Amino acid sequence: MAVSPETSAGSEPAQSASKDAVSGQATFVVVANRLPVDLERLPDGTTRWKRSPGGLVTALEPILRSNQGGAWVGWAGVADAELDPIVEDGLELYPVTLSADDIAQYYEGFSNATLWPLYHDVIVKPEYHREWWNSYVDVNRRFAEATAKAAAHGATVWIQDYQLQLVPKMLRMLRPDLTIGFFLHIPFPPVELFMQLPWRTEIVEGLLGADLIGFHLQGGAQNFLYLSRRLAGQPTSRATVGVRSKLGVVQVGFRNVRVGAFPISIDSGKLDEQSRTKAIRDRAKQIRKELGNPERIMLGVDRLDYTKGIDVRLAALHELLDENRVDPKNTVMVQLATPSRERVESYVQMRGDIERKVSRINGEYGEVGRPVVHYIHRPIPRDELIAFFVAADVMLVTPFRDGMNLVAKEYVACRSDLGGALLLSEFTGAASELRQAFLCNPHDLDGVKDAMEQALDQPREDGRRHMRALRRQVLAHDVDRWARSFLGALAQDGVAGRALITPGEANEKS
Ligand code: GDG
Repeated sequence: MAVSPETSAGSEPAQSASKDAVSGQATFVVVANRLPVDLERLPDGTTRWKRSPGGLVTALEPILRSNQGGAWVGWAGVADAELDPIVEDGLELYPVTLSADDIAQYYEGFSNATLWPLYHDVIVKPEYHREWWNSYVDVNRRFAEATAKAAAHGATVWIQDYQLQLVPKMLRMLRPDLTIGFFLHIPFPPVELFMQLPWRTEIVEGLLGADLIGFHLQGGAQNFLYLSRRLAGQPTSRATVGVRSKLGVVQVGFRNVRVGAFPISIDSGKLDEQSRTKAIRDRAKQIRKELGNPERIMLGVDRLDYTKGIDVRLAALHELLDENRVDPKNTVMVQLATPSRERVESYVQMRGDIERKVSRINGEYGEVGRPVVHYIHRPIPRDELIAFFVAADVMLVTPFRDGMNLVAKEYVACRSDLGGALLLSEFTGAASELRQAFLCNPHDLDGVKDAMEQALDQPREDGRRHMRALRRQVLAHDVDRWARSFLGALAQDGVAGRALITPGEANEKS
C-alpha cells in the first residue's frame, strides 16, 4: 500500500509525480542511501515530508536544478514505507523501500557494523555475517533497479558512499548506456585491512562498474588501485574481469575506469556570510555569557561516533586539569554530540564511556552551576551551531580516522574575525588541506595535550596569521568546486552529448 505523503505545518509541499515525470526521463540522477527529504510519521497516523538539507543536497541542488531532468534515488528514512515517486520542488524523488529487516541487516549491520569500522582502521572490530551481506546485495540490487527506471537513455548517474558499492556494476548490467560515477565519503582502507572482508572481490568488482571512482584523498585512490590489480586481476580468484591498472586508470575488459581524489568541501561562502550576521554575532556573545564568560571556550561538534575521538579530547583535558596546565575557573569545553546509530552495540557502549568521562571531569573540577564540560546529546539547529563556531576559541577535531571532516572547514569558514584556533587530527582528510591548524596524532595523548595547550595559549597575531591562511584554502575550495570537478572529470569519460558540464566549465575555477 502506498503511503500518500501529506503536508502539514513546517514541511514543504510534495506532489505525486505525474506519469510523464517518472518514466525514466532524468538526465542526471543522484543515488544515495537517504533522500534529501525524510518521511515523518505523525502521531495521528498521517505522514509528511521534511527537508533534511545535508551537505550533499546543498552541493548538488544547483546542478540538479540547472539540468532540469534531475532525480534522486534513496531511502525515505522510515521502515516499510511503499512510496510512489514524487516531485519535490521540481526534483523527482524515487524512494527505495527498506523493511525493518533491511534496516537491521543492510544498514545497521553490513553498512555500519561491517564496512564502517573496517574502512576506519578497525577502531572497533568489524563483524562479518553472511545474512548481513545477503541483505546488502539485495538492497543494492533494488537501488540499481530503481535507478535504471529513473534514468533517461544516456543519462549521468552519480552514486554516493559505502552503503551502495555494488550499485555501479549492477546498474551497468541493467543499463550499459549510462555514464556512472561513484564517490566514497569515508576513507578507503589499506589492502591489509580490506583483505579481511570475505566479500572483498565482489566489492571491488562492484565499484569497477563505474566510469569514475572518487575518493577524498590520493591515499584512498592508491589503495583502491592496488586492490583492483590484486583482486580483480587474479585469474584464480572469483574475479570475472581481467584488470590491468596504472596510476589513475583501471582497464576492465574494453572499459577504462578512472580513479582519483576529489576532496569534498562545504558551501564556505554562504557560511561566511551567515556567520557575519548580527543575529549570529549576538547569539555568540550570549552563548559566552551563558557559559559564565570564561576566558577560553573549547568546542567539539560531532556525530556521536567512535571514529571521532571525543574520548581522546576528554582524556587530554582531564590530564591537563590534573597537571594544572588548564585552569577550570577560566576554561570550559562544550561538546555537541548528535545522536547516531543508536541501535548499533558499539555505539551504545561508546556513549556510556563518553558520558562517564564527562561526569568524571565535572565531578572532579566543576562547581555547582559551573561545569567544566557542557555536553549536549541532541541535534541543534544550524544557526545555533554557527553561533557556537563564532564563540569558540579552540575547535577540537580529533578523529582517529575521518574521510574529510566538514566541521573543521565549517569552523574556519565562520571565522571572518580571524579569531580562534583549530586543533586537528592528522588522520582526517581535512588535515591534508588545513596545514596551518594545530595538527595532532590522536593516538599520542601527550601530543594531543601539548597541541591543545598551544592552541589555548596561542598569541593573537599568530592566530590571525594561521586563520587567514586556513580561510584562503576553505573559501577558495568550496563544495561547488568539488561537485563540478567530479562531474567535469566524469563528463570527459562519457561520450559527447552525455556531458552535464563541459571540461572547460570544470576547469573554470581551478
Ligand atoms: C561523512 C564522513 C566526510 C553535526 N552536528 C550537528 C550538525 N552537524 C553537521 C556538521 C557537518 C556534518 O553534520 C558532519 O559532517 P562530518 O564531515 O564532520 O562527518 P560525518 O557525518 O561523519 O560525514 C566525513 C563527510 O561524510 C562528507 O563527505 O567529511 O569524513 O565521515 O556539516 O556541521 N548540524 C546541525 N546540528 C547538529 O547538531 N544542524
